[in-house]
Amino acid sequence: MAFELPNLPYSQNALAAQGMCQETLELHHGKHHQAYVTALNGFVEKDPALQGKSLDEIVKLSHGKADMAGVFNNAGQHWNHILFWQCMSPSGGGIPGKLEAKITSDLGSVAAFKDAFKAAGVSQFGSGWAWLVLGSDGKLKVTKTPNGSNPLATGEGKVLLGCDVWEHSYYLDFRNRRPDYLTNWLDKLANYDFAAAQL
Ligand code: MN3
Repeated sequence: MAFELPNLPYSQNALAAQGMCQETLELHHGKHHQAYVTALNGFVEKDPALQGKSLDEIVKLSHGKADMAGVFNNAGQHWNHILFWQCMSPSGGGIPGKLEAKITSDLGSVAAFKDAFKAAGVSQFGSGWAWLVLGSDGKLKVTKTPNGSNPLATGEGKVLLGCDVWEHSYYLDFRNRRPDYLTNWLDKLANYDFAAAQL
């Protein structure tokens, strides 16, 4: 069965008051994410070895293989964006107590977490993603990946939050100001209830 673009968990204008306008979501979800799904389905159609595999399986089996870079980029980006839509909410920004306690215990404080996440996103040269993950040692950590990669592929842990730092994610709302996009994302858009539910 072909992979499909999931519906957004909110309307396309639901995040406008929090700094992500309707046009950004129309293009990002309807054009960019759709393009990754279409390209991935094209690869699966041509390669029997990919047919019947789950998205997670395709991400993992194509990671690090030069001759499967196109498959990995599109499968990774499909996986990343399915998660990204869930990592934002029209009522975002508020951190539930259980997650705040875990962040404070593992990363020092909420402020230290936000500083580390922003630093990861800002220092990702070119396109990529910033992540909050639960590592195999049971501790939270902040990490980043280039382009379409993700912690599922790299084995860095279970994702609680992922933020897209490709320019298409913020250019209409913040122009070139990626640090401002990340500050706003962490303070107003991030769905910490979703993050807490992954613990
Ligand atoms: Mn994107």
